[in-house]
Amino acid sequence: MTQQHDDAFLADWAVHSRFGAVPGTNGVDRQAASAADGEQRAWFAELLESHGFTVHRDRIGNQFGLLELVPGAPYVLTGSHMDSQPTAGRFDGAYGVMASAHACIRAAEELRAAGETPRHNLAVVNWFNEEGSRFKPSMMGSNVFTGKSELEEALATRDPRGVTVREALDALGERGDADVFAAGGRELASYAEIHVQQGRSMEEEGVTIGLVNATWAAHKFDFVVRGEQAHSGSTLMADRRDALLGAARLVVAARELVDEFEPGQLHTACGELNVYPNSPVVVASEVRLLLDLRSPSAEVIAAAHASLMRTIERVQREDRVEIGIVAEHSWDQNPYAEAGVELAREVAESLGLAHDRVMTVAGHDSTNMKDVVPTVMLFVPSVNGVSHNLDEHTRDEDLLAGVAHLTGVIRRLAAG
Ligand code: HGY
Ligand code: MN
Ligand code: MN
Ligand code: MN
Repeated sequence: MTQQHDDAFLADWAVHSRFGAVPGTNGVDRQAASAADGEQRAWFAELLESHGFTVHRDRIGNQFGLLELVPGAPYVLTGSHMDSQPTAGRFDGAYGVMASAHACIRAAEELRAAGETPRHNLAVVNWFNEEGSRFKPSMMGSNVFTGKSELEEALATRDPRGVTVREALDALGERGDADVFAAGGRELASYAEIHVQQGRSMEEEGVTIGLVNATWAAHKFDFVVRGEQAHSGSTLMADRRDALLGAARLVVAARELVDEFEPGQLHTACGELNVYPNSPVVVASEVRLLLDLRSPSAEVIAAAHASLMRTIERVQREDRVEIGIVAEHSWDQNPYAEAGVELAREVAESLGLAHDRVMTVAGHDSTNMKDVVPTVMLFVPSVNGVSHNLDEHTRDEDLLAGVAHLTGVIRRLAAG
């Protein structure tokens, strides 16, 4: 039966990898509520329905497949996200959603074959807009689901062209009109998520299953730097208020911040920067940029935050620009419940899969879910740790080991 299941997963996985595929590469572009996102959602709904799930979408576009095994019982929910960064890998998020669907299908078949009646039902989720590329911030669907963000505020979020989340979801017919759990009258018992590591330690150490036991802290600042538009040639240097110079100094300062701490204690980057008017012979009057700080230590992230604020004061004074914080999105450094780590360890032992505890540096929807229900977070290795990159890759044998392991975890959670 395992070979049949593995073949079935790889067949569905090959089909799914074609949605939003970037020609001539291994990667994809299927940002939240894009046409490609709409196509993959429609295909996924049909796949779920063909296996007996009923498909729902909630008011922020989270897509759910419900497999009712015990009428009225709470649900074990498993899933991740299918949306991607603009040019990125086909594994980030999507693997977890596809693995979750197949793990639920297998777990239900095994329970039936064993004549076992579980205590819980099973459900799969494809969270809306985990990446936060087109619509900020990231993890939008699970932020709303767990009450960390307000629904109306999320629906009113605009992309760079001014399109709102509400309009984009409605254009695809992907905005539901009710909650699926909680106010939807269904109870959640637990949550499980499997994801590619997006780091290289597991591959280097020969670990197949990562038992995620804690998350790094993250603090993302959406800054605006305002100066004064001027002729880049004739304007005297002393008269300039150059917003792009101020922004550039912030980008460099974020990198220099890393060297104020022990190696491996702080990661920083600026991945998004927009200049206005962005014209050849013009001193920029406004720049928007997003700085991303990550640390395994709450103290380091707090110290880095304070140091960055001091740099902002200095740049404002020296470059005579105003620097404002448009938005912030952060989560603390904290653990995943030890009970979930132990359950996942036991399943890995029983399957003979190399496993180890690992912290996650990237945020996931489980970062939110672990604060509301008992949560199990799992990793499979990333080749060379590459992610948010067209060449992101995980080997088939690791994909399949992850599905088998998640099936075991779901059976344990369903037994209650
Ligand atoms: O922000 C993160 O770490 C995730 O990729 N959304
Ligand atoms: Mn089967
Ligand atoms: Mn992800
Ligand atoms: Mn990602």
